[in-house]
Amino acid sequence: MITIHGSPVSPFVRKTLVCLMEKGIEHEVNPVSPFPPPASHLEISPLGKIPALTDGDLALPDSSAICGYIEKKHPEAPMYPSDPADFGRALWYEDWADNELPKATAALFFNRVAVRMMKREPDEAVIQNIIDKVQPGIFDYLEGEIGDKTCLVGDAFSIADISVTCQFIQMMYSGESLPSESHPNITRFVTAHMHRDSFKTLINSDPFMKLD
Ligand SMILES: N[C@@H](CCC(=O)N[C@@H](CS)C(=O)NCC(=O)O)C(=O)O
Repeated sequence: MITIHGSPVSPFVRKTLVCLMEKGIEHEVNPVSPFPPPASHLEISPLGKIPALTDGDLALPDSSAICGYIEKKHPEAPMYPSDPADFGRALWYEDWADNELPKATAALFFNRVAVRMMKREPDEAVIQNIIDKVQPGIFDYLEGEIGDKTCLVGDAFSIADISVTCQFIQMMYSGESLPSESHPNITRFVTAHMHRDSFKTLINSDPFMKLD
């Protein structure tokens, strides 16, 4: 059976769980915290990060590697486009959502919520800088890419939509609302995807917000 090691509160763990749930694949979660990771976790995740996957003899770190593996092993209900250009675009959005978007979204969760778990007080200047200086450029790019679409690539829900939505959920877990005034396309896009059964089930299992 596939095991995902990591707390479901992590946006990267959420990404792998949504892939599994969308495909209807049986799995279990081993709720490991990376702060600090237990020694056993370093054996399956050399950087000590979450998520990691184990499946029989296979151990695999990194949400992108894990989602790619899941897709190859279980191609039904595809999460990656088959058209080469669309596939490339989906990988780009996944990479951007994992590495650039968190500076404007998950960074608020880290600086407001996670720091308290580490027994530190939030630094309001850092938080305000994210909102005033970091968010606008990143959100403006995404707003233009979404336009009037529901899915970022082609007409089908894909890893691109999963990756982006995971990061905005993390921002909302910090108490921040979606930018409905300044970025209505992002707001419509995230609201639609976070109400899918997969996302909704995960969100309602976490302690930060509830969806009907
Ligand atoms: N590129 C990795 C990023 C994973 C990641 O940064 N996870 C965070 C938790 S949200 C973590 O484990 N942080 C611990 C650390 O950086 O030491 C992925 O996609 O899985």
